[in-house]
Amino acid sequence: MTSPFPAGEGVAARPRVRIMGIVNVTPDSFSDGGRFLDPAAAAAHALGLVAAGADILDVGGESTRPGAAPTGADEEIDRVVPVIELIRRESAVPISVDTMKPAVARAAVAAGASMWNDVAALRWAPDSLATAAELGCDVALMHMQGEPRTMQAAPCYDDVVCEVAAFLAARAEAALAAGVARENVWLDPGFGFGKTPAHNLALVRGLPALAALGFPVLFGASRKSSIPKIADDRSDPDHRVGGSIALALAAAAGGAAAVRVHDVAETRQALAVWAALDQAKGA
Ligand code: HH2
Repeated sequence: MTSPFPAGEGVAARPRVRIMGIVNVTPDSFSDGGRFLDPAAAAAHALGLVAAGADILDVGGESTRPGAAPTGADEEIDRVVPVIELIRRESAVPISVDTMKPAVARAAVAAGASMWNDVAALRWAPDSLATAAELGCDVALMHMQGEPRTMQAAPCYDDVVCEVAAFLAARAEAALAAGVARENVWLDPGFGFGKTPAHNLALVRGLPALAALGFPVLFGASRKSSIPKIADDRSDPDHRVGGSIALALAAAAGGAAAVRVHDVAETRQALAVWAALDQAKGA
């Protein structure tokens, strides 16, 4: 299966940082929960993100926000598959499915998705690794300490960058050993998943060490609750675009290959200006 993120394109020496637009088809996502439960509304939102510059859409049917209750596989499939089918009718944009469940990934790929974005890094089910290999799609392996219900209770690391890097290297090895193709593997440090704001900041600064593992890095900090804590404000998720963009640019500078964001138009503009500045450096 071809990658949604062909390398080697873009200004200057760096490949262009790809933008993954978030499409949450959930009642309870921390930022846009309940807004796009209707498949037509979700698909219209998704196509709007493509028009705004998204290179890939990440469609999710289960919230993984801290404290979120789990969703059953059938319900998740009922949420994401109609949306993927509607998007597919209108656009050839690459689609990723944000799920921990092999059955959901399987249904999403059958409906037209070409990437499995797994916040559990293929650890949720005994057949996750084998399913990823069999589907032959791209796979994003994300770090999370604990599980969504409890992960923010007491995040604890001796050296967060080393520990996340070691975890991701081990999960990449497990995926390869199960038969996932090397060129299909993506890694994600899991900003906000079992981490304090200080851990998150350390990981942003440590992105070059993660990129050095040799796989493209996906990074998602968009509108997350660390932003008002770091900025010392009380902004709600809809008013965190400034902090989200600051983190997306820092991730780009640290070698991220793609950023997962809600605010696609604003992020695209910021990344384009940042890339032009990068190019002007050598002029
Ligand atoms: N963050 C969220 C969900 N999926 N996947 C990857 N690879 N990286 C992330 O950082 C990431 C992710 C959480 O954000 P969101 O989907 O907006 O919220 P919710 O989980 O409440 O639906």
